[in-house]
Amino acid sequence: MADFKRIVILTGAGISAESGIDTFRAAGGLWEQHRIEDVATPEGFARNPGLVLGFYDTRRAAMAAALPNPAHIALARLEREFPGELLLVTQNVDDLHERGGSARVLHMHGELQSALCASCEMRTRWEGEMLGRPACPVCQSRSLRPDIVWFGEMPYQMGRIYTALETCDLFVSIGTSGAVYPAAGFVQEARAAGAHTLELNLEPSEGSRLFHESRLGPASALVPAWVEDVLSCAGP
Ligand code: BJW
Repeated sequence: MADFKRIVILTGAGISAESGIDTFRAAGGLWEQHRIEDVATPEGFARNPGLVLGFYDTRRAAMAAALPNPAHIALARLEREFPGELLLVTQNVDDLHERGGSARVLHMHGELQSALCASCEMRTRWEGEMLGRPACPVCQSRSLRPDIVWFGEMPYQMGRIYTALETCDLFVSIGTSGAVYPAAGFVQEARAAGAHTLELNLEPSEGSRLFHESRLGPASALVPAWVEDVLSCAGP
């Protein structure tokens, strides 16, 4: 493991799988239980808001009952101890990175614990249910939606992410299938910038061949071992 100075990490549903949170594309995963067009598009929400609000209420409750696993905790250790620059980007909408101890997490697909008002566009921290169409605490309109990036919508903070990818020397993708863009294209951005690229996954992802290096196994084992490697090589 070389002495890297600027690391970008991308995480996906696989890092939370061992905490008991369903992934999307596994057999029996969320996309076998629900149609994407119904629950993860703005058009689906317009057609049947109750279905979508109920879907995210259920997931918010599941998240609250879950605990961070050793992979989340190891990335928090890396944030505390790595002397270089680190950007942790997650596609996950759960808060397990934060509860694992990470203080700076970029949620590019939004957060379950945030409500976005379609009327005043303000965001409010949200822990309860939305199915009853509660009023926005800011403007009182009943136009709240989950603060989630659905298909066809622009993921958050893309400028900041691409800037970090352009200057990183190591890009690590953890527990994501590489099926959803723009996140699936980050490995190519990082390679174009000359970074080393590493995948940590239970099995090879769709874009596995794009990585310089692939380590296969459960995140709860792979991530702490990789963090140990990085910290043992990191100079001041
Ligand atoms: C383990 C493990 C263990 C299991 N240990 N590993 C044609 C070509 C290219 C793009 C498009 C296209 N047609 C449409 C598009 C764009 C579209 C897209 O990508 N569609 C694809 C289906 C092709 N993308 C969008 O619309 C995005 N917006 C956009 O593109 O805007 C324009 C733009 C252009 C240019 C720049 C910037 C913007 C928005 C995408 C929104 C995605 N939203 C979702 C749902 C909302 C969040 C939620 O409800 O939670 O986000 S979809 C869903 O997939 C969710 C996830 O964040 C995302 C990725 O899934 P993830 O995390 O990879 O999970 P899985 O289940 O797929 O994989 C789990 C992995 O873990 C597996 O690999 C396992 O092996 C592994 N694993 N256990 C380690 N223990």
